[in-house]
Amino acid sequence: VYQIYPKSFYDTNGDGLGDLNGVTEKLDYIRELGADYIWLTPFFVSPQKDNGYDVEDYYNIDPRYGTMEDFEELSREAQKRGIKLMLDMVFNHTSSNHEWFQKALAGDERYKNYYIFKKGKEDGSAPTNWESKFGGSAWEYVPEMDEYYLHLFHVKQPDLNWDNPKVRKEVQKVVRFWMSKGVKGFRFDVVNLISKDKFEDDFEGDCRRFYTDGPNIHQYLKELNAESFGQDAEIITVGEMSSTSMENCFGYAGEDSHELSMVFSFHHLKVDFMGNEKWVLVPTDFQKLKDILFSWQIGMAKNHAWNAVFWCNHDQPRPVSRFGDEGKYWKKSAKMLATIIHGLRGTPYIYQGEEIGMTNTDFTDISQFRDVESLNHYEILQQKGLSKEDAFRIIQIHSRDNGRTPMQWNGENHGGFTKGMPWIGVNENYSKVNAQSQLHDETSIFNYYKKLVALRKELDIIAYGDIRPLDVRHPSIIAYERIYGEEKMLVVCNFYKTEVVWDSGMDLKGFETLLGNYSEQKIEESKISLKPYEAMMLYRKR
Ligand code: TEU
Ligand code: CA
Repeated sequence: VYQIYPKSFYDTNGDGLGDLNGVTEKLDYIRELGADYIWLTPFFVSPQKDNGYDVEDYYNIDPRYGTMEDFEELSREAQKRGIKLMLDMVFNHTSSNHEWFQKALAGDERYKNYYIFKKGKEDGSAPTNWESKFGGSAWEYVPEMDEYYLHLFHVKQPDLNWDNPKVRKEVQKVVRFWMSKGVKGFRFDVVNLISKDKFEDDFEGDCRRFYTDGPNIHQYLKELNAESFGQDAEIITVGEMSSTSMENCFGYAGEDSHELSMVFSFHHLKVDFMGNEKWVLVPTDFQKLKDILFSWQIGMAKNHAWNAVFWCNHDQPRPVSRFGDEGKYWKKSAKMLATIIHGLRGTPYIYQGEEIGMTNTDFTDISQFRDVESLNHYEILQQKGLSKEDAFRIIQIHSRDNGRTPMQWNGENHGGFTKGMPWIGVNENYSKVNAQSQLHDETSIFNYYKKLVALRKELDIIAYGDIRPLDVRHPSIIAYERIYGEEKMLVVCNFYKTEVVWDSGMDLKGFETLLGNYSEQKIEESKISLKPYEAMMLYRKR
């Protein structure tokens, strides 16, 4: 699956915002890469407080992105190229501009029950101490009602009340509407947060346990499945699971559980956090990364459940900057990271620009950032006593805007993204990092991704094989084996720039190289010598 953040993909009318026609124009590029699906992040009518994750009208397209005709054309053109579309459904919350919420505020009881309104505590303070993921209290006071409403995200993103059957019916209707437009895939935003448990203060944890993987979540997903996408066997679905547990994912993405096709979980990306705390600077814990990645690989396989596998999306920094090397080993490390993901058991997701090794932003001032989460936390960090410089450094490293700067198409002005002024700055490195220069270069990152995608389609072992991690305690190597009947595939990667000789402990005779980021692989008996960020996929028929 290739993920597109339309706002930053390609602008066709010079207003500085990417649009649906921009996606249509670039379909051949995506076909060249080999993706089967395009996941489009939300383009529905929205005040854009959270770049479209605040939906005002689920049935219409925001004029900034285009029209329904544009969407239909995109859909037709994609189909011609064998590409299916996956839409992003944001059902944990709506925009506060949504008609339902406006009616609720106007005192309509029916619509008030669509949301989560509660009385404050005796002293008038918020109903619970829950915090919004974007900073501050998760409750907003409405003086006219003398009540608070819940917003786990932005204050303009009130949470829907899924315990109300009318809400569940509305949501099913939305999915069926897009199915009727021929849509064959859905991604469900933070969908494991829809079933809230107890509305209580949390003095032990960070409140997540009261609304994450809640008591009715599996029932609600089964119902949504039965009433909408489950009626079309061709449709694939993925749920974005915030701070979930693996046990719950056995259900969400279980072969026979009739919930979703697969899940995004994020534990393997919290390896440069302090626990759940993102707004700190700590080095990547490589051991933890491997432990989490592999425990999910094995646990999900054992329980017949399916993972989405990925390094990045529109909420994450760029992987080559985060886990690789932007400098001397830019190409090598980007390919190494790709190798790890694309050999795994699960459906790989490529986020726009990842396939050409796009890097984090080069912003030097807070005014260049756009994301509400970054801007809020920049203030919060200073309120906690950090200097402007220290707060800024943390934002630079962790900001979601790192993944949101425009796609770098070529060496022209603004990287060829727009003829106007881009809504967010293009990384100045576009003259070096751009798609055009990579398309016809056999050694490019793009062509390496293309080969990875092709291999997965060619060799069943990649899609269906079992997985066995190797030498998990090794300080710099990440390696695993895939097994499928008599066949074997070996993925071996040096996660660092120091050369290392790795003893696989097995006889490597008969293995051929499927792909590698160096022209030759040095393999002797059981040992492999790996150069900086070297990665390889080896294969033996029997
Ligand atoms: O993100 C869910 C989420 O909790 C995090 O990824 C969040 O963006 C943040 O990084 C926590 O530090 C989804 C969408 O992908 C995101 O873009 C939306 O802002 C969010 O839901 C609300 O709809
Ligand atoms: Ca535009």
